Amino acid sequence: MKKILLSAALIVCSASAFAANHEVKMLNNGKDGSMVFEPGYLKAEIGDTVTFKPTHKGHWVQSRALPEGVDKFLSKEDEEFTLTLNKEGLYVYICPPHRMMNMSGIIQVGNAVNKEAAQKEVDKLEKRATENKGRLAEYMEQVQ
Ligand SMILES: [Cu+2]
Repeated sequence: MKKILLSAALIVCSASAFAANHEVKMLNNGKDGSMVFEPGYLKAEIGDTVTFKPTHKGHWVQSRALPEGVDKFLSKEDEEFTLTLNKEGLYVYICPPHRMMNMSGIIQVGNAVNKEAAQKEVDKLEKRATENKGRLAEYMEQVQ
C-alpha cells in the first residue's frame, strides 16, 4: 500500500515538471518585419512561463488586455522579464516606444475566455498603428 501511495505522489510531482518556459524575443528585425516580438503569437498552458528576451536594444513590454484577475505588467528597457501564466485567456501586450510600429503580441493560455475584450484592444492598437499594419490582427486570427 505504501508503495502505491509513493508512486502516486511521484506522478503528481512529475506533472508539474511539464510546465514549459517559452521565450519571446524583442527584435529590431524579425521574420514578421521591423520592431517585432518573435513569436508574436504564442500558445501556452496554465502554469507555463514566458520570458521576454531583450535580444536587440531599446525594447520593453507592457500589458494591454489581460484575463480577469491578472495584474498589469510593465518591464524595464533592455531587461529580461518573465511572466507566469496563471490564468486562462488572452494576454495582449505591446512595446511602448514602438506602439505606432505595431510592436505587439498575443499569448493564448488555454481557451480565449476574454476574446471580446482582447479583440477591442487589438482593434484600437491596429487603428493607431502607422507601420506594420495588420500584424497584430493576424496574430489574433491565430487564436482558436
Ligand atoms: Cu520595441
